[in-house]
Amino acid sequence: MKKATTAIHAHGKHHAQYGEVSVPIYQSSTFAFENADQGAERFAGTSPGYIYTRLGNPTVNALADAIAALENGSHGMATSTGMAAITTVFLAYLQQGTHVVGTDCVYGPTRTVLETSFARFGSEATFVDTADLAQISAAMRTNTCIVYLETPANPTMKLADIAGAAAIAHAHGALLVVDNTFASPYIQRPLDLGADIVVHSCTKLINGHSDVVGGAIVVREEKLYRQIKPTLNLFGGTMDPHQAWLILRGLQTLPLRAERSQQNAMTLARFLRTHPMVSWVSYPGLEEHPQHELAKAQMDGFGSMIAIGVKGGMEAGKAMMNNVKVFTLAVSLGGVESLIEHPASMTHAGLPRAEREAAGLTDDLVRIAVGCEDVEDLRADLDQALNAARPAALVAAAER
Ligand code: LCS
Repeated sequence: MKKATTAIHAHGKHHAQYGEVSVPIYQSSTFAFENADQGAERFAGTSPGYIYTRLGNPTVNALADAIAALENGSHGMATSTGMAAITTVFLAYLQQGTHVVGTDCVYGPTRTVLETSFARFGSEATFVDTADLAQISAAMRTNTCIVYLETPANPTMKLADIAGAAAIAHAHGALLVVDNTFASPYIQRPLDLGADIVVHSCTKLINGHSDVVGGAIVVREEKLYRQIKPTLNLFGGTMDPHQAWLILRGLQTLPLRAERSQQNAMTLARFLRTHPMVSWVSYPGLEEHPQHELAKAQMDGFGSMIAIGVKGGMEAGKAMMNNVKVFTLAVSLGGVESLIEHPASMTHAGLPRAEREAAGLTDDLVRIAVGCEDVEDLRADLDQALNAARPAALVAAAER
C-alpha cells in the first residue's frame, strides 16, 4: 500500500466487533479473565488478550500498529508524550558507563534529560553537529551505545544523513535512534535508511490538531521491541485510550495536512528570503540550504518548519511575534494552525547560552510552524509583522 492509503487504513488490523469503521475507544483500565487459568496464561504470555491498560489496550495498540505501518517498522509503541517515547528508549539502553552521541540542536528537553537525569545515573552524552558525519565518527567511543539524530533538527532545520550515521553507529555496535517528529513518516522513513528505532512526538504532525499530547516508538525488528516494551510497561509512560483515538483520527489526514503545510512553507520560505527584515532563512526546500541535496535524497518533501533570522535580533524578533494576527504566538508545531515562537527564550531556554549558540541557536532565530491556512493570508501576516518590527531593529542598530 502507498502512504496515504496506509495512513487511512493501517488501523484496519483492529478487528471490528460490529463492523464499526472507526476504532472504538476501549476506555477500560482492566480486562476480565474468563477464569483464573486464563489470567495466569495471559500474564505468562501463553494466551493472547489484554490484561491492564498500562500494559496494552486495543485502541492504543491500533494507533501503535498504524504508526509502525507508516514507518515500515516491525512494532510500534504509543506513549503518553514525545518525551516519554524518548526517555523510554534511553531507559531501555542506558546504564552506568554508557555513552550517547547526539545532534547538538535537538529539542531542548531531549538534551537536558541526557545532560542532567541520565548523567546523574552515570551515562554520558556528547553533542555534535550531526550534519557532519566526521563529527559523529570522531565522537564515538567504545562505550557509545546510541547515536541519536533529530533530522530536520529543532529549530535550526539542519539535516543529518541517516544512512551515513547508521553505518557509523553499526560499525561501533551502537543503535541509531532518529527523532522523526519534524518530518513525520509521510515525509521521511528513517528505518528504510538504516535506523533501528524511530521516536515521535505525536503531539505534532501525526495528530495535527493541537488538542492532544502523545508519542510513539517504532522499531525495526522484534528483538528491539522485546528490549523496549518491558521498560515502557514498568516506567508507565503509556498512552491513554482516548488520547490514542484522537491521534488515530488525526493520523488519517496526515497526508493531506503534510502536503498542504509543506506547500505553504515553500511559498513562505521563498517570500521570507526576499524580505528586507530577514537576514537569513533555513528551510531544506530552498536551493541555498546547505543540505538541499540530502533533503531531496532522503525525504519525500521538505516539511512545514522554517527558521529565520530577524534583523535587529531578539528585540526585533519579539516585536514581530507580538504583531502577528493570523499566526499564533505559541510553542509546538505540526497543527493545522500556523504558530510562531522564539526558541532561545522558550523551547530551548533550558540550555546554557554557550551550548545554544554553538548549536546555531542564536537570539535572532524565530521559528515558524506553517499550518494549512490560505498561504496569501500567512504571507500578508508575516509581512506586516516583520514591518512592524522595523523600529525595534533600528533601535538595535543604533545601540551597536
Ligand atoms: N521531539 C521533538 C523534535 C519535539 O519538537 C518535541 C516537542 C518533542 C520531541 C517532545 O514531545 P512532547 O513530549 O512535547 O510530545 N517540541 C516542542 C516544541 O518545539 N515546542 O513545544 C514542544
